[in-house]
Amino acid sequence: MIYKNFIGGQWIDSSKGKTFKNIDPAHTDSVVSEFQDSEQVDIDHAVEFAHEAFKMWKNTPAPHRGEILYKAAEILVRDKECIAKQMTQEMGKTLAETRGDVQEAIDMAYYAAGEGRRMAGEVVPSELNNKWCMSKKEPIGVIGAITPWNFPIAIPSWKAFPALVAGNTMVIKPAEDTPWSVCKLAEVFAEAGLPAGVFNVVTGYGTTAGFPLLTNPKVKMISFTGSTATGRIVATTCASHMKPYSLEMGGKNGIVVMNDADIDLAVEGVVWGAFGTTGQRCTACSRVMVHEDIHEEFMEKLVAKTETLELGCGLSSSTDVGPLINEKALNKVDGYVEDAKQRGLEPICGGFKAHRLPNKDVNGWFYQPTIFDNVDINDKLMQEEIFGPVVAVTTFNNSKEAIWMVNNTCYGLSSALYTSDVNLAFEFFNQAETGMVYVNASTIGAEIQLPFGGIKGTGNGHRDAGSSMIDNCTENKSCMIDYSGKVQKAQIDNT
Ligand code: UN1
Repeated sequence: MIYKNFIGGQWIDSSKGKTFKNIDPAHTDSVVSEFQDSEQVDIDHAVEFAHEAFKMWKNTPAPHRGEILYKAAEILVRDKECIAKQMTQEMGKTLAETRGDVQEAIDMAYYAAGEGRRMAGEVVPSELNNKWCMSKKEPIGVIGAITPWNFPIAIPSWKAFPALVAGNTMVIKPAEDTPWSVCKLAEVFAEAGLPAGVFNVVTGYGTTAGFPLLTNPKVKMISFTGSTATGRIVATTCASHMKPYSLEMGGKNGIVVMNDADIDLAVEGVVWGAFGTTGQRCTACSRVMVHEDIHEEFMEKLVAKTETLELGCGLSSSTDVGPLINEKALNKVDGYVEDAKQRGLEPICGGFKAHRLPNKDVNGWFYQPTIFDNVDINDKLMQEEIFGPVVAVTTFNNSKEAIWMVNNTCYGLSSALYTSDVNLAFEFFNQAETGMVYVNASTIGAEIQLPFGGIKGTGNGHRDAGSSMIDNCTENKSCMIDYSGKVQKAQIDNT
């Protein structure tokens, strides 16, 4: 099947007619679909439609915009299972995880649809009699979105639903590893009755299709989720075009396990956080700080649980951990582990890659869940984002040291604490330098009604999802109406 770009409500070929293949990461000899390998002219074409559609969409009453998005939510509910299955084929993660991914899109859709009847501005007192001071949220215009492959429909939805309910239009360039889910989202919007040109999809690679979104003057804002390296290009390019941008990038998220923690619960949290989605979440737990009193017991249980995890094709119900997204990702993970081995660090479990697995009909980018123990907090394994099923563990002897360790990273997305001490829980919430904090829960599993994002090297202060995304993609416009019928002057002495 060859998918086309979705521009101005039509499915159309890229200008050069070139396509690229999308591979199933669990069966690398199997092509899932083909997609348009687009370029600047395709992006510019989509932006023209989005720019035209903006004039109509921004004047469509917000409650009506919300109703269309509500219909899209209902269609996503109807098609959830089929989207999840197809997503597992394009991305590799397990069916339980892709169902969760679609569910996040559904949650976001219902949440944003309701915003169509809220989206409150403010009314504040005036200094003068018979004068009203108020502000309202206005859409920005065409929003360019560049979205990642690890949450192929959830993250595009975090960006699209709030932007659309607020009256913006959108051109989205999905990651080249998972374009199908975003093409499906376009189909869902079309069936829901979203007018042509409001949501446009152009597939392709970052340099050829993503970059022109940053420079097109009719694109008024960029929302990006992806690697820190690409985020830097987005930031510098947008800055030179005086274009607002929202960045959500890497993470190096730590879990702290205190000596009063429920150890079994903490083990579950680390396993799920580190190896769920094959460690390919920016919220993944990739570093663990364990109190030295419970280190031995914790490690025994962690290794035992990790060794039960079954690798395989995400569509198989017995699979716990699917493949990595592509060969480059596999080599990156393997490179970190081999480099650590050369530096004298031996993994206490895992530590190798596989293309074929015993008794399984797969041929993919698999990597065994891997744990390193007693890793120095400044080691690469503790500091650099590996984006795979590798976790580094270290010990501490007091909570102050543990919090220092959590914060000793250039990233600031998510952190977690396992403890039964409520005072420490609040202290951790206060002190952790991360956009999201969990207590007695893993670093992953953020809910869409809360802001999602991070500080330090993770983001630039913007947030996806929650009400923050509406703030992100709207202008706050003030209005002052003087109905006194006479000249009144503010900010001078009127007495
Ligand atoms: C990501 O890691 O890139 O909080 C997104 C979570 C998910 C989304 C993660 N709801 O882990």
